[in-house]
Amino acid sequence: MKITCHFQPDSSEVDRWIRHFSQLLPDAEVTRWQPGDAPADYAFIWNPSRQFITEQTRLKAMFNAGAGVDAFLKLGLSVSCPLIRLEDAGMGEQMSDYVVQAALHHFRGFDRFQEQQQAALWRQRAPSDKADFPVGVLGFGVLGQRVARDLSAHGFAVHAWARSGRDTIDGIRLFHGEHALGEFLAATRILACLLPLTPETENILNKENLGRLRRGAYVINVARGAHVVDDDLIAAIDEGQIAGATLDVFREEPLPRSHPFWRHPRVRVTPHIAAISLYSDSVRQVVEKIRRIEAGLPVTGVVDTGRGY
Ligand code: NDP
Ligand code: OXD
Repeated sequence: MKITCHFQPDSSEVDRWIRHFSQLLPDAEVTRWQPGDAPADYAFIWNPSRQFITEQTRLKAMFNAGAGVDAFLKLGLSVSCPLIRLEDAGMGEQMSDYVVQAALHHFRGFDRFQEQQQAALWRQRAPSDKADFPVGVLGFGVLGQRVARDLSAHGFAVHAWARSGRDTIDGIRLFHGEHALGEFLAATRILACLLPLTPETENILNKENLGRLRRGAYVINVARGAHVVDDDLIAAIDEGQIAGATLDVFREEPLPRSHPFWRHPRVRVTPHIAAISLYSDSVRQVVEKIRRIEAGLPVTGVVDTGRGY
C-alpha cells in the first residue's frame, strides 16, 4: 500500500506525519509527495496544490489533516475519491478547554481585572449569575457538541444552532435553519462559532447578525476567519453592542501586524491554536479508516462536497 503526504506550505511537519504512519503501518510505503510521483492508494493532505489533485487520480481516499475542509474545497476541483476529514481526534477536548476559558473569562470579568491591574486598582466586583449569560453555540457537529456539553457542565445555559433539526439534547435547546437564526441570536449573550466555512456561513458574523445578539454580548470565534466581517465586529465593539471578542482564526493568517484586532483593548487574539491536529490520535483514526476501507466497510467523516462540509 502506498500513502502519499502533501501539505502546503510544505514543512518538516510532514516528516513527523510520515513517521507516525510508518509506525502504525510498517508494511506501507509512506512518502512526501513530489510532482510526477507514481499513483498512491491513499493521500494525507492539508491545503493541497492543484497539481497534486490533477496528478493523483487513482486514490481510494484522501484524508484531510484537519476537521475543516474549506481550504480544499475552495480549489473547486472535482475529485473522484472520497474526501475524509478528521473527526475530533483529540481536538474536542482542546476546543472545549479554549471556549470554556473564553466564556469564563468574559463571565468573571477578567478583562476588567486586567485593566484594573494596569492601574494598580484593587476593586472587587459583585459576582454575576450564569443564568444571565446564556451561551449560543453556532454549529452542533463533532466539536460544537463537545463544547456545548462542557459549557453546560460548567453551569451555563446553552443552546445551539445547526442546519438540520433535532430535539433538545442533554438540556441543550437546538435551533435549526436560517429561519431560526434570529431567535437563536436574540437568546445569546456569549456566542461561540464552530461552523464549517461554506458559502452559507461565510460572513455570518456581520453587522446585522451581531446586532441581533443581546446587547453587550461576547463573541468567540474558533471556526474560520471568514465567518467574521472584521470591520463590523470592531464597529459593534466600539459602539457597545458587543462587549469584546476572543478570536483564534482570521481571514488572513498569520494575522497581519497592522490589523486592528492586535491592538484592540477588547479583542483577544490567539494564533489558530484552539485545537491542533494531534499526530498520534489523527494517524490512529486515519489508519483505522484505511483498514475499514480495505475491508470494504463504511467509514464516517466523508465530506459532502456539495454541502461544503
Ligand atoms: P462538523 O461538520 O462536525 O459540524 C458542523 C456543524 O455546523 C453541524 O452541526 C452542521 O449542521 C452545522 N452547519 C453547517 N452548515 C450550517 C448552516 N448553513 N446553517 C446552520 N448550521 C450549519 O464540524 P466540526 O465540529 O468537526 O468542526 C467545525 C469547524 O471547526 C471546522 O469546519 C473548522 O473550520 C473549525 N476548526 C477550527 C479549529 C481551530 O483550531 N480553530 C480546529 C478544528 C476545527 P448539521 O448538524 O445539521 O449538519
Ligand atoms: C482544522 C483546523 O480544521 O485546525 O482542523 O483549523
